[in-house]
Amino acid sequence: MAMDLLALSEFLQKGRAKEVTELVQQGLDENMSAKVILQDGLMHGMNIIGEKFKNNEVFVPEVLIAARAMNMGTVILKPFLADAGVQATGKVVIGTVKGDLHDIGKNLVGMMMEGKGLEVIDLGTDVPPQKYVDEAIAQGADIIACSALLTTTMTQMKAVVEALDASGARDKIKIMVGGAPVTDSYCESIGADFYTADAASAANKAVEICSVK
Ligand code: B1M
Repeated sequence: MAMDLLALSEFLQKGRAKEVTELVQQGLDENMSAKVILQDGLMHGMNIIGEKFKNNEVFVPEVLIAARAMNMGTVILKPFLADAGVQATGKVVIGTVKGDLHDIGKNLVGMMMEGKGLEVIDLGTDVPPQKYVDEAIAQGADIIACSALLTTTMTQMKAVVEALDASGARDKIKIMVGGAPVTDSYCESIGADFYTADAASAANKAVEICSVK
């Protein structure tokens, strides 16, 4: 029987990591597209959890185990999310901004960028503004990529722009921003370079930036 995407979504919502990883693997074994498994299985489940979280039907511990299962599922998908298209060269320093612990979107963005051939240095979550800048300069990165999921932490992106301005390396490094509360107009208002709405667009944009350097 073909892998059941609804069952995958439901196991994800329950944080059942073992079943999630098994179903993801089963889907891949059956030649199901990695993008379909991600969108219609894993992200479908995470969106439902998000709604329930907002409505106080589930709480932080349940969301945490669902997030762990999601991260385990996406790690299996990683090699299959790689695009057969353009292979770029370039370096990206990525992280979730200070005060913010959400890492699933950031991990996906990083994976998709790696899938395009870019070197990705992942600073993790809760990254202070100066750390992005220091690492990017030390590593000779082309791009600083900032993810934020909270309206209260997205303001840290402005501090990253200011820290890069102050470093003197602003003309060498582009700043990309994204995450659910971030918008194009917010990106513009803080003086960041590029906003993209999802991981695939972020990877495409990063390739574009690196190919014109
Ligand atoms: Co949090 N949380 N959370 N949470 N959490 C949200 C974000 C929230 C919307 C839930 C809700 O109320 N509906 C809400 C934010 C409200 C707001 O600010 N407007 C919220 C809140 C309030 C909180 C806490 C404050 C709750 C509390 O403690 N009372 C707390 C804050 C902790 C902190 O960070 N300091 C908190 C904690 C947590 C957990 C730790 C339990 C867990 C995170 C675990 C983890 O990440 N390892 C968690 C989760 C999982 C969520 C939800 C349910 C799911 C987020 C997610 O991973 N989505 C979320 C509700 C929701 O989003 N519906 C919620 C899947 C992921 C693939 O999507 O990250 O948006 P996303 O990434 C997308 C795009 O945004 C984009 O690409 C991805 C898709 O391709 N993208 C980029 C992301 N980064 C990008 C960067 C780019 C470009 C695109 O360029 C650089």
